[in-house]
Amino acid sequence: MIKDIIAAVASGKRFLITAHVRLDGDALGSELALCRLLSDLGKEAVVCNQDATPGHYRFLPGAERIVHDPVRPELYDVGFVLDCSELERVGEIAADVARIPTLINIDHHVSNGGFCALRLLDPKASSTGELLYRLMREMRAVMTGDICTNLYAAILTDTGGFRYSSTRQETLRAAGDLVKGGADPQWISENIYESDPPAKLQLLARVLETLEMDLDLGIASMTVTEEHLRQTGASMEHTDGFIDIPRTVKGINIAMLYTQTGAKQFKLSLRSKGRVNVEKIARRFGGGGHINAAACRIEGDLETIKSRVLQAVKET
Ligand SMILES: [Mn+2]
Repeated sequence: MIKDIIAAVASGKRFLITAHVRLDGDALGSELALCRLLSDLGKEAVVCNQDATPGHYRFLPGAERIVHDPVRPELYDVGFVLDCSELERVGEIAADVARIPTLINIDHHVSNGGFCALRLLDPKASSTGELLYRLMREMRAVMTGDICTNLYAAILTDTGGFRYSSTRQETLRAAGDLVKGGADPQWISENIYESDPPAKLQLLARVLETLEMDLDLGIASMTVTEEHLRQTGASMEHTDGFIDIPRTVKGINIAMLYTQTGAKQFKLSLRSKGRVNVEKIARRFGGGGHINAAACRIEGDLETIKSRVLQAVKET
């Protein structure tokens, strides 16, 4: 399969690269690394996303060239769909992306059923960034400093700073190689994790007041409401990383973050430690993800949702 992808890259001239809505470091770092590689190979390559790039990822090399225009499929030979288990995850542009003659999916979600013929899928990989590193090594590609910076950022963020169980020997070896190639761990971490606007910390202060812990069940949850965002002037992207806070407590094996997305609509993000599988819980509500990190959307009032989720946790 990897050979077929390399062949498609060699014969293609015009490439579109996209990833899922609600962009994260893995999606963006992977897109930008791949775009840079294709440009270095003399190809035309465009990164197109539905959503705007969150502020703390705008330092990534090439981020300023990302477009958010409608996709004209006739302009491309090959479309790369990164970090998505389903094509629909790219958002409103999905139908047009589907009309690009050759699609290639590179992804590490457990729930990926394989929506196109050409794909590089490995649920054991820490990140799509790690898979692209593998692909580029296989291609014997020259990985410039900009490529290394983007791939390092992708792996760093999807492993929660090399802490999740998805961090394997290969992951750290890839990260080590990327540092050798020019990625600066301190500079990248500072830009991603230590460049927040004051509103983010003010939002966190409110959200921490919603913390609920059940030490018997080993679960903890927090809630971000629209009201919190209004009060602090923060935006949705500033909730990034909040989910990692409840799991810092000893004995808490499942961390949950409810984020209000509408009057009676919530997104539930789940993180777990060790072998505790939260993908199963998310799947019961029509979501998906990985064993230690998953998400779903649930409608209803918050208290009802919470008791339904609690029931699901007890049953899985
Ligand atoms: Mn990912």
